[in-house]
Amino acid sequence: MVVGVVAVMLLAVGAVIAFSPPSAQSQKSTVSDSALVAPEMSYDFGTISMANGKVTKFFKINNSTPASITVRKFYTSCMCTSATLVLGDRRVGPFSMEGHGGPIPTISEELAAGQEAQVEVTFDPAAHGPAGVGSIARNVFVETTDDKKLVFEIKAQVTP
Ligand SMILES: [Cu+2]
Repeated sequence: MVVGVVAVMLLAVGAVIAFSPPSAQSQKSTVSDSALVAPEMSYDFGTISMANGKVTKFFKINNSTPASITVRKFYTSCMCTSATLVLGDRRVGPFSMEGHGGPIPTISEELAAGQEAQVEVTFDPAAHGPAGVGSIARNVFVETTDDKKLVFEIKAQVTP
C-alpha cells in the first residue's frame, strides 16, 4: 500500500519534470549576468524594408549598484548591426561584429553608481543584399570589467 503511494508520487514528479516548458532555452539569447540592468532587453522592429534604410533602437542601461561599473567592450553578433554607447552627450563607438575589420577595441567607460546610459543599436537591413530577406535576430553584447555581460536582442522581418 505504502509502496504503491510512493510509486504514484514518483510518477507524478516525473510527469511534472517531463512536461515543464523549456523556458530557459527559449530565453537564451537575452541571458545576462551583468550587474548593469536594462528595463528592456529585446526589441522587435516588426516588418521593415531594405529600401527604407537603417533602423535604430535605444536601450537604456542603468548601474543600480552602489559602486561604479566599467564597460570594457561593446560588440554585436553581425556586421549588419552596430552599437554605440551614449553617455550624456558623449558617444563611444559605433562598434560592430568582432572579426570584421579587425578585433573590437577595448574601451574603459565608467558608469557611476546610479548612472544611466543608452545603447544605440543600428541595424542595416540591406547589409546582406537580397539574401537578407526574412526574419532576423541579432545580439548586442555589453561586457564589463567584472567579466559579466549584458545581452540585448533585436528582431525584424526584412522585406525588399
Ligand atoms: Cu548581419
